[in-house]
Amino acid sequence: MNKKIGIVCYPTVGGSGVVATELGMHLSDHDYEIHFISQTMPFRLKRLDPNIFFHEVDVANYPVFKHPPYDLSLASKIAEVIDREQLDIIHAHYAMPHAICALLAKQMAKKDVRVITTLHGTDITVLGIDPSLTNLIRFGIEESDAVTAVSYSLRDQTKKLLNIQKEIQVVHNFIDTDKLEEPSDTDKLKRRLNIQSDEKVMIHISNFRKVKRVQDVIHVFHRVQQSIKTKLLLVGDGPEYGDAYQLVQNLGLQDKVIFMGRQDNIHDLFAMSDLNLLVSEKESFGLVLLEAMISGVPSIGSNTGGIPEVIDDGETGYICEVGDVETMSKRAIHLLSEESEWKRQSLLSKARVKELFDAEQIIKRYENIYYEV
Ligand code: GMT
Repeated sequence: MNKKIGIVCYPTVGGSGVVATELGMHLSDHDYEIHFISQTMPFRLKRLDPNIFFHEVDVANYPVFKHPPYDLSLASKIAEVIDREQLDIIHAHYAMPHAICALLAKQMAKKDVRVITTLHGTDITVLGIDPSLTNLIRFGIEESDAVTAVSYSLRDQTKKLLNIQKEIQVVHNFIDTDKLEEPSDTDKLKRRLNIQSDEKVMIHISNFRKVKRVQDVIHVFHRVQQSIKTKLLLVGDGPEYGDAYQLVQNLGLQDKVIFMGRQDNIHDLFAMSDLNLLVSEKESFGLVLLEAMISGVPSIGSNTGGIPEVIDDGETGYICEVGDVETMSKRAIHLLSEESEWKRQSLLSKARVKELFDAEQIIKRYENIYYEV
């Protein structure tokens, strides 16, 4: 049996939860023993695997506490699992609060462990600017045995914002590129969604937070559908859902925009799509771009965070400035109307994801880091 790794993550829907869970499942295939320590079962952890264990964190809720002390319960659970299961490594996804909890657990546990922290973005871009948390996040990063960030942009931003001395290695996010299941009957799905065979499909998938700028997606679509027969799939749910819905009504687009809510089978959705939009204000990586690329769907992305590291501008989609819906629309119209150019970019998207973001390649990077520490 190989090393024993504890993975601490936010298990609910979200890129970091997906990455942490997929990492655990791949490591288990490489004969590591994996222990997820979290509040609920990671949502992608569906298969039965004798190398994978899940330890639930119970949060104490006594009347004396105004807020249940989740972080302390988590630290205590991590320490308990380290000693009981004899873990070698804790891999914390997010510095805040997971790395801090892992470091506290390391001090509490009798068995010595190494702490690896992966930065996914939100703890740095949102919490890092809060002066009351800066020192805590810096501590979590500096005291970890190794730190990774999901993009060069996030690494540079973290170093600058928090004045970090420690080396931060960039390990991009990944996707399985060789185990792709055949998509469901795309024509049938389109018929059921009332998408005509001569219509193009644009798609946006996110958690509808303000930073995702879903309204820009709708404004781009509004311009595109004036010259090209197109439908827009809006997939996901979150705080901006209501406003997005209202904007669609105001622009009279209700027959052309399909709100799909949260969906699991992203692969089926991309199989019927021609163009993906991720035009966020902040985005440390943009995992959904990989899901689009593997299905041969080019993306229009904003010039922010890690997005330009994923989309090769003019080759696998286009990079436009945040909020520049005019240019985004022009690029979208170009791609959707020039069939040979779309085909070229579609093929290049599949090739790029296999070359740079393939799971096996990236998992090896993590394994090397585990052995280094
Ligand atoms: O984008 C979100 O709001 C969710 C967040 C998360 O915690 O999953 O995503 C972050 O981590 C992903 C996985 O590394 C990245 O692909 C996303 O770009 C990043 N989100 C932001 O930076 C806003």
